[in-house]
Amino acid sequence: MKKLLLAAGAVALSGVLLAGCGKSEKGAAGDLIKIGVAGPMTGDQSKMGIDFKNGVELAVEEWNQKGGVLGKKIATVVGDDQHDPKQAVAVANKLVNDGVVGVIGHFNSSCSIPASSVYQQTGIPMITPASTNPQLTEQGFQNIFRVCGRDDQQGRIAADFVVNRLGKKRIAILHDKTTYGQGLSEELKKALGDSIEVVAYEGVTQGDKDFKAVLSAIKTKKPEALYFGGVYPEAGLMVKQARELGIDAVFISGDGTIDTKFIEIAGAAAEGAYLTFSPDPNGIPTAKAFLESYHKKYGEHGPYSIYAYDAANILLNAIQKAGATDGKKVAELIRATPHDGALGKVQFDAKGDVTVAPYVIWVTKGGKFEEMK
Ligand code: ABU
Repeated sequence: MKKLLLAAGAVALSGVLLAGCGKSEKGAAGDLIKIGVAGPMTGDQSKMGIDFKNGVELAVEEWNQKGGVLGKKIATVVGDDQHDPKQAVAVANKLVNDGVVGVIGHFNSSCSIPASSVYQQTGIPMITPASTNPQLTEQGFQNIFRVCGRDDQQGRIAADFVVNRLGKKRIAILHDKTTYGQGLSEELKKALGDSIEVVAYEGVTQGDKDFKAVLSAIKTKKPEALYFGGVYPEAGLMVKQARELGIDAVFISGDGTIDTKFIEIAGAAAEGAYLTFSPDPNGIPTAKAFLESYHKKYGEHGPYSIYAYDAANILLNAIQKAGATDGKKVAELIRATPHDGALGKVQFDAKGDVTVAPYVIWVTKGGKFEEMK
């Protein structure tokens, strides 16, 4: 495989079929069907972007081994948005100009939402494996889908767990002020209603490394639960510093935290942390072949690797069924067709959300994530 990093630095082209094509990808466009994969490929959230890329490239490799789609080989075009909304729009425009016929991405809701306008205007289907902010599919865009659940669903599960399973009476809620982190925290707060006392509700800055000032203030409020709406780089530091300050409240977070990087960053402080996410693919019979192939090729899968793989297959199956790459036709088929993927059955509703989003609770035990039964 050959990779070509473009001068802009933010977008890379890759794909088995671009090997040897070097500078002439555009010239080769007639012989290839290109699909985009977009997310944070570099920087502190790059683990998620690379998981996406691996999942999509595995799907593409399998299709190419069977001859490709519409009689053409498939190439992936990778866009690095660095989890920056402005960069995400630049990446979206770049992918469109490169001639992709669909995009798997982005990771961050703060990137997927502005990028979705570019894809919608240009009629290109976008399927995000992981962006959970409800707003994405509330825009009335016909080309935009997500294979994950939404934060209104995820927030309700977290609220039920804290109140009804843990029986907590006092919670402090922190978030990273992003579309995802703040949005999820607001959904949690809404779902909690007056069933628990919210002793603190504050935003921190994504990228900061020291949360001790806000945590010290929270300690005086004696919370029994500490919730963080955000992604693993800050979540890992947050729980580590909370424990260093002697805060013993149970730590709870969402799907942006459930990555081995969280445990790496937090160390022993990760132990006992509760996270909302979808069920473990190791317990899903249809995921077996994907897991075997992925592990053989890339090592351990990340939380959203399988979502990226299924999203790529959904896009390619719709192109195959449409007999064309026309975005409108392909999007209609994505919406109308029940999909049998590694995750099992996936069906979209009129908004582009999945009809079933089974959030469950995970716990960190012995340095590993474990789905709670
Ligand atoms: N849903 C996990 C983090 C990605 C996002 O929605 O921003």
